[in-house]
Amino acid sequence: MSLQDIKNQAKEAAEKIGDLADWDDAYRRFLGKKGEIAKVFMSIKTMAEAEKRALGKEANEVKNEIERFLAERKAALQKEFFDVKPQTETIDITRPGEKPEFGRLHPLTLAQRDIINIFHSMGFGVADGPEMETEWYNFDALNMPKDHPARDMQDTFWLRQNELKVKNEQVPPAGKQKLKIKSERLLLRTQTSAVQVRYMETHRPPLRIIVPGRIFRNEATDATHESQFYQTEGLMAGKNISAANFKAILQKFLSLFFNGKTEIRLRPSYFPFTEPSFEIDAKGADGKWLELMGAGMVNQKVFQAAGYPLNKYTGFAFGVGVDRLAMIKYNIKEIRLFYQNDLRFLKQF
Ligand code: FA5
Repeated sequence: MSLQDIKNQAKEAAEKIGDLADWDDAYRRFLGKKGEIAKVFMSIKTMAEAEKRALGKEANEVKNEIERFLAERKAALQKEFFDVKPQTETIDITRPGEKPEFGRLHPLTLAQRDIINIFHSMGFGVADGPEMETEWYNFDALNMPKDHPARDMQDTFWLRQNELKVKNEQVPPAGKQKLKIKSERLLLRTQTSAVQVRYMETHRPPLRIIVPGRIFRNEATDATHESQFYQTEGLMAGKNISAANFKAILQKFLSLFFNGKTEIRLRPSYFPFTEPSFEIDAKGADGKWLELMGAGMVNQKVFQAAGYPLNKYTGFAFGVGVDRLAMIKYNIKEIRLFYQNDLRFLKQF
């Protein structure tokens, strides 16, 4: 292609440029490293000196001209974009906007956050533990040895891989106290109480914690029972912590959580890891009582399992069903709704 042809084509192309992306394309086509002008310069290299000089001069002139077309076109495009368009284009500010879709917090998250905030305000920290737990922390350390009938209260999902190890462990090594043998058989924790001894092994009283978490039970579901659900454990230990302290904290928590609107009752109960033990129910909007939590004064055997000296400390513990709290607060009759992810349900919170 002759230099004149290149110039004409470039001129035509510059006139057709519609936006800045087109402009870049045109620049590349004519002035880029592999563009038309570059090709001319490449071909000049092998020419005789006189020819080289004449053609080189012309090529430079054409190049400058193309640069000028393109610069002019760019200036025009920018003017249109920044000056003309804003003056001629109108924005209809009365047009309804597009509403962004907001996500929502799950009712169990809302309940869990309320619980944490209320206990924070009473000086409780938050601790954590694994969902896959050893038999030791979930049962043995809580005064529930293997043959203990209370284990039947919490049907367990056992994890298979460590069965062999357990067989080897059944005879306690000579000279070791029975309580100190930590079974390595694994399970999905059946209660957040499993974190009690875990936490106390590395912390000394005075202590005040809650432990929010998911737990698992191998049981049939119904309107108030799930096979995986949420609990929040509470544990306060120190010198002279009494049942009166428990009652005060419990009342404060429940009245803040339910805004003072819900009737509560306390029944005597049994847990191997507390003595005495209680269960606490709340009355739903339908007038029916629903069990909210188990609780009691920490059994000294649990303190012992954590390595604390006998009778030095006292404390209370509780394990509250987060699903149950949410059911009462939001008047939900069916626990399984929490886990079905039906937007018609979730959008109500
Ligand atoms: C326990 O799990 C004890 N660890 C509680 C405890 C902690 C007692 C500390 C003493 C000291 P229980 O199995 O009753 O106890 O469960 C406690 C609460 O979890 C119940 O009151 C109930 O609110 C909730 N819960 C129990 N089973 C289910 C289930 N299948 N579905 C939903 N919530 C449940």
